[in-house]
Amino acid sequence: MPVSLCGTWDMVSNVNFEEFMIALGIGLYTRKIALKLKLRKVIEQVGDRYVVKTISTFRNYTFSFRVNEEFQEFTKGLDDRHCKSLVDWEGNKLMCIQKGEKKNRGWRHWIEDDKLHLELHCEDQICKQVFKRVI
Ligand code: VL7
Repeated sequence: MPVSLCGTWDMVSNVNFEEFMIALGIGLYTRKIALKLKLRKVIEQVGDRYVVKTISTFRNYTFSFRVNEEFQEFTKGLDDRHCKSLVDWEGNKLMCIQKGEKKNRGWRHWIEDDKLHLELHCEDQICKQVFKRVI
């Protein structure tokens, strides 16, 4: 059983976020606002259902899934696209494939050195975010 990702986490670093947003087709004005945000991640698990909230002063994004069960995702307030998404464990990493208009889209979450790591990828761009636990 992999280590739990559950909890409240605050962003401490965000590498290549702008290029990742460009790959998603996010406009300049929104990118400039988004780049300044310190994102908070709240991950909860109820039974076999996860709820992941990404919270900021600008926009919030919440979605929910069961591991290894494909679902329709609408990335409302992000790039506003529909994806067929599938989340599964890959060793100690929780990984998601987001099938849709954008090639090679998805993310991976894992714990390393008591930090929550997130790698977001789209086309040829990888954004790397690290979060520390909020007590
Ligand atoms: C979500 C989204 C940027 C548009 C608003 C600024 C960001 C945040 O999806 C994400 O994480 C996964 C795994 O935890 C859960 O889906 C990351 C942040 C990056 C791309 C798009 C900029 C608009 C607001 C809610």
